[in-house]
Amino acid sequence: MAMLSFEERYRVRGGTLIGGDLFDFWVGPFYVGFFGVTTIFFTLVGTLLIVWGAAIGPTWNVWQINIAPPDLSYGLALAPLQEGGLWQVITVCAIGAFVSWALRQAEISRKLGMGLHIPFAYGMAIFAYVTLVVFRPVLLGAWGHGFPYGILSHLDWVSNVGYQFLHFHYNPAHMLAITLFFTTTLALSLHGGMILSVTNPKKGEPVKMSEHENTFFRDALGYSIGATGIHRLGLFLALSAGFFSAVCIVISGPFWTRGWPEWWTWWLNLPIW
Ligand code: 07D
Ligand code: 07D
Repeated sequence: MAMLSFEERYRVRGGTLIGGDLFDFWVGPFYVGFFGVTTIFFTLVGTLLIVWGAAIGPTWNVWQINIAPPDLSYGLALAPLQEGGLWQVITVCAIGAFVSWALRQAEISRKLGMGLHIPFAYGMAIFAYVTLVVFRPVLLGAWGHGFPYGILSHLDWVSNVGYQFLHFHYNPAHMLAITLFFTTTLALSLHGGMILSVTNPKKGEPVKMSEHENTFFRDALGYSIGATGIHRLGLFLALSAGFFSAVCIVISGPFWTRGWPEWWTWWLNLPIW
């Protein structure tokens, strides 16, 4: 079906979560919606504040721009703008923009009569971000535990926090998250390779379909998960990776304060030895 006639059928009213018909229209190819407006608002304010933070900072080098959270001594209080307050307002804008975007995805899905898998999946990324900049800092009692906004500075934060726990690779939830991330890429590469190999044959050869896909994996592994199954598996792996990432960082500090290698002494202390 040509895209234009498809759009005609599906560019219909309704499905909005808030605002009724008020923003229920398109600008060119983009659906607007109430949450489109709030996304633009938070993104603009947040980005302008980052530019302001850069302007009052020491560098315009894009790699080195850094907007740091307040000093730990401010605890969970509001800080003056130039001493971490900017980071606090930018965090509010970032959460506002990310959540607005997810709700916009939900409105578009409802409009099209689709499931809510996409906003749910994006919600996991938002959950990981909010864990880093809200849940963990609140549990530790200071906004200063959030990560700084800067391309290189946020890498320094990851490294510093990692070494605070001596050897972050020994964090069991970090292990699970990493394994799930790696498995996600394995699943996507197998799936992408499979689809291209059947739908993109040599010139003159017919396009193959699911019979070939299933037969390949039955021949190779004795089992084919099927066309819907591989997408379920992919979504499950990716969401679990994000979930265990959030777990691995929220337990570091609030629930485990020593080096992660030490956590494994429970293994040495098992009575069976
Ligand atoms: C490919 C989709 C497109 C998105 C892109 C990101 C910005 C930020 C900000 C100038 C896969 C656009 C970036 C809008 C500009 C300013 C102030 C997604 C794709 C291309 N990181 N991180 C990067 C973010 C955290 C870590 C790159 C964001 C945690 C490591 C980019 C967040 C931890 C490495 C970036 C965030 C962490 C990176 C490429 C938020 C643990 C790298 C990202 C909101 C999760 C890599 C120089 C990418 C790099 C990298 C953005 C959070 C670790 C700048 C927006 C605190 C170890 N991160 N990051 O492709 O090259 O994502 O860094 O939480 O090695 Mg990061
Ligand atoms: C938080 C991003 C959210 C993004 C959002 C969207 C825009 C719009 C616009 C493009 C979660 C933003 C959108 C801005 C862009 C346009 C137009 C994603 C987020 C909402 N680690 N580690 C992880 C590995 C080590 C450490 C996670 C590997 C060292 C710490 C993952 C290795 C030490 C933290 C992971 C490794 C260490 C992590 C990150 C290898 C350092 C975290 C993925 C091979 C010395 C972080 C929740 C993630 C975490 C995290 C992988 C090594 C420390 C599992 C593979 C040993 C302190 N590490 N790590 O969470 O769990 O994505 O964050 O060595 O905080 Mg690690």
